[in-house]
Amino acid sequence: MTSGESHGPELMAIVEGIPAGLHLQARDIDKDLARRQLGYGRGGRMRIETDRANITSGVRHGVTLGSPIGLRIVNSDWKTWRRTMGAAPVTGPEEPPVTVPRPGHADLAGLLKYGLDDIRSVLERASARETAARVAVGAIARRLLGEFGVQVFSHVVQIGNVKAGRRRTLTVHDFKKVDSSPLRTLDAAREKTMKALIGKAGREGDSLGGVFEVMAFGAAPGLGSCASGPERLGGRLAGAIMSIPAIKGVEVGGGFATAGKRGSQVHDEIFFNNEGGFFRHTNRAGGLEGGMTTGEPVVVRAAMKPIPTLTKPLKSVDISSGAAAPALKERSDVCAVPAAAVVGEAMVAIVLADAMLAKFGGDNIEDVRRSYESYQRRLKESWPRQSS
Ligand code: EPS
Repeated sequence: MTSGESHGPELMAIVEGIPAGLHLQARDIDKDLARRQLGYGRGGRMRIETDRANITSGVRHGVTLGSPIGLRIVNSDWKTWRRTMGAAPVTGPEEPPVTVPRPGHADLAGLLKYGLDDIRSVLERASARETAARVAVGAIARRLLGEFGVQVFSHVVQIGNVKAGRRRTLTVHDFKKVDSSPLRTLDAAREKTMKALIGKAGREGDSLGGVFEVMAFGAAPGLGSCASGPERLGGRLAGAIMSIPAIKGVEVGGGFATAGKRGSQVHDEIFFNNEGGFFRHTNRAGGLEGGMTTGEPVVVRAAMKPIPTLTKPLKSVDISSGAAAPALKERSDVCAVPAAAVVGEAMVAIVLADAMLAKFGGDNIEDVRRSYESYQRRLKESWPRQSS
């Protein structure tokens, strides 16, 4: 669970279910918080904030206790918003309300749902600022996954209508330098065109979306389950990715393109040898079959719509008069796809950590390790199976 408004004093998160005995320090989290702040196309706010995690509970001397982990991330911008966003009733002149909703933002639907008369009371929580808290939680999940050799990466594969070139199958090594690219893309040549596109959209008062891909390497086969809908990992990953603000589509592996192909072109043929067990030469399934991991990398792509705050605003209506009015204009990012990709990593890490604990869970990380290792032994020793 997270809480916090964009211009309130801080974001908070409480993480339940992490076993005792996991090494965890604020610096493990701060690394990812800093990565989320990167990316060409961000607005002025990212120059104000330097996100850092303050661990307030559940960890002692750098080791988890098995109790809920509390996290706080201070909003540096709060100092200029104390009056507008304070919890206490205002004294003196009323704060002027925001009355013109932005098409595409939570403004209007939230206003109707909560019965409010100031759009600020909706937009502050709907702001993508909240994703900083998710990245902090994701970093804890990543720490847990790291104990079992699972690594989660991301890269930007499209900005606006400019697509990164298709590459051979990616490995962990391909992601070593991705954070030093201003758009977190692996296609240095197309990056120039992408940057130019963002620059142009910004100058014209517009915004841009794009597509990012998250890859998780090293997950054991059998995470998730085919036994019931809610346990299927595809649904849980898609739900987690779709819960990131501005995400409008999710694909696993070949995704939508598989619908137009024949089965023989889509499914990953199965091979076996005594050293490595079962394996595939392809991974069109994106590491999931039947709602479970196959042991191949998990590959999830997400489509992010363009940010709804435009400096050349769209048509809207003033809720106080019902008259036509240009939508709210606020300081904003032009494009935040590189940051959203880091949030995507966090969501995938959270879902995979959850699935790991569902399968191998225990109160101490060593209980989890024993269960994981015994499963790995079973996988190794059980096949090929002789029929009796
Ligand atoms: C956002 C608007 C901008 C973004 C913000 C999301 O903030 P501000 O209104 O303060 O300029 O920078 O994202 C973040 C603060 C962040 O940490 O990612 C919005 O309206 O959703």
